[in-house]
Amino acid sequence: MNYLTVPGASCIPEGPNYVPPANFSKGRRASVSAEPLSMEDDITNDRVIHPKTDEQRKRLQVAVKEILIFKSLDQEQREYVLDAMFEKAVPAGEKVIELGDNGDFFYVVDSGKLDCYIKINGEEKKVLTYDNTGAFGELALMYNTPRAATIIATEECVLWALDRTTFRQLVLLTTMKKRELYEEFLNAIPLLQELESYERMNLADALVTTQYKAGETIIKQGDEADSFFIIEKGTCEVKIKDTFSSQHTNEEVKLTELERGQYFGELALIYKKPRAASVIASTDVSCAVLDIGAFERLLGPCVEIMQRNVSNYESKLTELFGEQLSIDDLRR
Ligand code: 1OR
Repeated sequence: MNYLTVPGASCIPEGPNYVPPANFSKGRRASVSAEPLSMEDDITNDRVIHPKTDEQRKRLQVAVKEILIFKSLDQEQREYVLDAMFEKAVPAGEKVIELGDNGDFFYVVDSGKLDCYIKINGEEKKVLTYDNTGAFGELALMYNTPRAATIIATEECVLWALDRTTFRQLVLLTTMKKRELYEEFLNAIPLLQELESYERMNLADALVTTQYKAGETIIKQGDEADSFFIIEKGTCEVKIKDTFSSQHTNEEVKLTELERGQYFGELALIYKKPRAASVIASTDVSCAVLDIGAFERLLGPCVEIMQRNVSNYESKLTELFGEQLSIDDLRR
């Protein structure tokens, strides 16, 4: 990967693996800033503090709770960031961000609705709505590019704004590292081709790598489900206990083997049912794990493909047991 070096600190990835959002304009790239990117500089000197009442602080804590790019901050970094944020009331109809502008702030939604528009073939198209939650405006600050979208309040809103310098000093490096770490891996997974590159970046923000030892049970048939897994390294066996076929031997039967790039754990989340099978690490395994909330928010466009795959599971069951079986039979 090539890097744009930034005086005084780290570097900004811009190489062939970086897939910017569809309407990113490289030609209009703003000059690379000399702002520091890490806490190495004595940031206490220019620490930004916007005093808040207890009520505001509480509201801010709730608003940032699910903001993925804040999750990798440690306690001290988090305090710096929250101190620097300030409340901004926005009337209905106001453009909070305009496509093509330079980036000044990152925003977290406290309340209200905003629409996000991008330009496709010269036409503005609404791509999503922020409905009393979410955050936007990170791209221009992270990659020193013009704003990639226009964001308009469709009703009166309250936002929390974070200035560019604090964002870059505290949030940039951890977010960038994580997006870079997962980028190539996620781009190569067929299931995720349904997502826009921007959506894959959000997915990277939400993933947590978890290690399992050979022989360890990662998920157990019959258990309640709260996570989705993509294998980064190693292989896993999918096994079911035969309590359901006409012979019901109660023995564990191997259904299939999964390797890097393959996923599991989706069925119970989609159908809100207990785990239909166990998954056991055959070697030492690393998985990128997504919690149920992020799965529902970020993988919506892929659910149909996962559902289509159920018929493959059922054909495999029928082949193994010699009788027509459905996934529901496994949960009896
Ligand atoms: P920004 O600093 O460029 C506009 O300012 C913000 O809109 C941007 O950061 C994101 O936080 C947010 N593509 C680009 N930016 C988006 C998109 C988006 N959605 C939200 N923003 N999409 C890709 C469309 C091809 C929509 C994906 C669902």
